[in-house]
This record gives sequence, structure tokens and C-alpha cells, in this order.
Amino acid sequence: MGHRLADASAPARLAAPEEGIGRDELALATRNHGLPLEALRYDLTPPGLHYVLTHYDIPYVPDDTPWHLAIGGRVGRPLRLDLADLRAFPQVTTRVTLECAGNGRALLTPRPVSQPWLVEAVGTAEWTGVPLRLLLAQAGVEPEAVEVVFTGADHGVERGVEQDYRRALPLNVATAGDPEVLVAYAMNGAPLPPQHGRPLRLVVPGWYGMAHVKWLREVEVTDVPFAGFQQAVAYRLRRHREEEGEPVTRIAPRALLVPPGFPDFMSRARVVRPGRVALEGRAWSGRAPVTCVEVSSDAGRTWRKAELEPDTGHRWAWRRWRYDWTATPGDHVLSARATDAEGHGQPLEQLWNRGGFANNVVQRVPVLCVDEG
Ligand SMILES: Nc1nc2c(c(=O)[nH]1)N[C@H]1C(S)=C(S)[C@@H](COP(=O)(O)O)O[C@H]1N2
Ligand SMILES: [Mo]
Repeated sequence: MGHRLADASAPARLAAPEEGIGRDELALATRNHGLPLEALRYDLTPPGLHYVLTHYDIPYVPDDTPWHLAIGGRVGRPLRLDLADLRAFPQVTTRVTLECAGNGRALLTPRPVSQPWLVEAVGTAEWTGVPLRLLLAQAGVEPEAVEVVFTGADHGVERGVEQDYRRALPLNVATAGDPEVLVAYAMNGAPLPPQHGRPLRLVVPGWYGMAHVKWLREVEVTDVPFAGFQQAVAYRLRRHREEEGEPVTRIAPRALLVPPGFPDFMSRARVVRPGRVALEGRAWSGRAPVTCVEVSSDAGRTWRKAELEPDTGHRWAWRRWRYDWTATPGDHVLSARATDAEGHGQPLEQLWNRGGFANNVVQRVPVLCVDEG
């Protein structure tokens, strides 16, 4: 009898109480790796340590592959640009902290079954490319335009829906001058690695990862809001299945610690010795600049201000923070929390939604301070 796509593509579901991480989630986790948290020390994440998230397959794009970016829809002059054409436009480099909207998902109860991130789906890179607004100006956006839809070269099926990876931005975001959305062809000064979108990707400073379409091949200006899967079905904040839900957009504030001391291989539990322990970490927000980071060494009961590094001028990148902690023998839970200039902060209790998006609950790092040794 019938062989249907849906047979290969299950609906979204929540894990049952006590249900452990499944083989399907493990398979996703081995493909889509996180930032090893000790790499929070680098201002710019070395490629290879930057987190990766790919819904389908990484397209095979060897160096000599011809690539064209089509710009069309509600424009006066549709464009078809190759990489040399793109390089002839003014070039901009922006330092951007990218975070997956699903970061924190696997900490949720109940757990949405999907890519099981703890807190490590983040990285910072310098992206170089052409401001999208210049390309759209060249193409001549028509007055009826409301959105811009971006299509990647990757193809798959998700919850029964076969699709190319596709996401849209409101026209005002796509054409903004500050920050500029980039059509990027380089990461940290080198051509994009395959897993980060070779040869072209979108970079939308301040927005969660899903907006930064990789392997970009088409830009379409539309006069109706985009209702594709990754816009209207996925990436919405819903507590109940039948809700329409708010769209996921900008990155909520988060602070993370560089894991202190040394780890146990299996549990990754941290071990320190008594005395002064220099804690450090990073904090970011896609909504407004981070203005305050606080640290707790008693599981969030009391908080002290950390020292924030002076403003480096990289508005869309994480900021470093430091705090001197005096460790005493025993068990401790370390936490850090960020607040931004608009007063957005981080909750101590999970912000639950069915997709497991934007869970910026305060990180908890159990540390054992040993007195022998
Ligand atoms: N074409 C395409 N673009 C994509 C994706 C994808 O699966 N296909 N994943 C998105 C998601 S969910 C995230 S979090 C970021 C991850 O970017 P990175 O792998 O470069 O860190 O890419 C986004 N762009
Ligand atoms: Mo993501």
C-alpha cells in the first residue's frame, strides 16, 4: 500500500516524563555540535569550535562550483549575481554572536524532542560580505513589498513537509542600515566553511540563528507575509499546539561561565581547589547592549556584580566578564546572569514553550571544591 513521506517524518512531540535522550536526538547531537564552553575564552570563535546547526544535509559545494544568487520578486530589475559580482560591491565586516533559538531546549521539562542543546549553541565570528540593502537597492524594491524571503540550497522533509530551507525577514529589517544584514562570503577572514554556508549565507545581527540562511541561492521580495514551514509552523513560541504563537526573532540575554577548574571525564563535573578562583565568561543580547552581569556562588540566592570588559565597539558580539571567587571546601553551584540596556534579563525558572525556543534560564554550574591535593 501507499508509501508516504510522512512515514519518514514524525510530528513534533514532547518527551514523556523520565524519558531519556533518544537515538534520534543523539544522531542530531553528533551532527550539530556545540561550542566547547572553554572556547568562550576566545573573542572570535575559531571555526571548527563554532556551534553548527543544519536541519537537512550540508550541500556539497567544491571550490570551483559555479554559484548564482538570484534576486527577484517585487523588484524593478531582477539580478543574477555570481561571487565575483558580489565581491565588486562594497565589503563590510561585522562581528556577530550567533545563537540557536533552541539553545537550552534539553534543559526543559517536559523536553521538546529535537536537537538537544544544553547551553552550548553559540559562537562569535567576523562575517564579511555585501550589505543586503545595497543589493536590494540595485534591484529596485517595489512599493508593494513587505517581506524578503531567503532560500538555501538544502532540501529535506520536516514533520511531513518537503521543503527547501527558507526564512523571511520584514522589509525594514532586510534593508536596515544599522545593523546591516549581510550576504556573507567569508568567516573570520576565510571563505565560509561548508558547514557554515559555503559559499554564501545571510547574517542578521541580533537575531537567533534560524534567520541566518546558509547556502543562500535566492532572495525574493514579496507583497504578502511569508507563510512557509520555518516561519509559520516552526520557530513560534507556543504553549499549546493550536496557538498561532509569537514568532521567534531577536536573541534574549544570556551569560555563560568558562567552566572553572578541571572536569571529570564522564560527568563533566568541575573540580577546584580552595582559595581564589578567577571566574570569567561571556554575555550577550540581541535586543540591547548588555549592561550588567551578576554572579552567584550559592545557586542563585545571592548575587554580586561581575566586572564587564570595556565596550569594544562590537555591538553585536558577546562581552567578556570577570569575577574573583573565593572557593571553600564543599559543593557549590555557580551561576551568572546578564541584563541588557532595555532591562531584559534571565529567569531563574525555565520559560517553557513547545518548540523549546529562547530558554535563557540562568546557567547552573555545579562545582566541587576539594581540600586534599
Ligand atoms: N540553509 C539553511 N540555513 C540555516 C539552517 C539550515 O538548516 N539550512 N539552520 C539555521 C539554524 S536553525 C541555525 S541555529 C544557524 C546555525 O548557523 P551555523 O551552523 O553557522 O552556526 O543556521 C541557520 N541557517
Ligand atoms: Mo537554530
